[in-house]
Amino acid sequence: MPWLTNKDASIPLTKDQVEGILKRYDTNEDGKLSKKELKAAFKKMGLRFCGWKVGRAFLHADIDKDGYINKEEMSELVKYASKWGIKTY
Ligand SMILES: [Ca+2]
Ligand SMILES: [Ca+2]
Repeated sequence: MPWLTNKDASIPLTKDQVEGILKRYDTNEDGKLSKKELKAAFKKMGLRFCGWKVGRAFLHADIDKDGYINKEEMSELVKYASKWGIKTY
């Protein structure tokens, strides 16, 4: 799994790939990402300050403020996370 060692994010991922990775961390399979699930995903992607970034990501991407990232909000999340070196094209 190349992205696990891709700490400098020099290999761009497609949005679909990033969404695919994130979906894998929906551990309770409710179709939404909780803060806990997102934090685990960010950690695995090699991001630093995961807790802080999860907070920022939720502020930005959790549009209906229910505390979960649903399918529709996922693309906002991916767009926002690209600032932290999760490169998408
Ligand atoms: Ca979930
Ligand atoms: Ca939401």
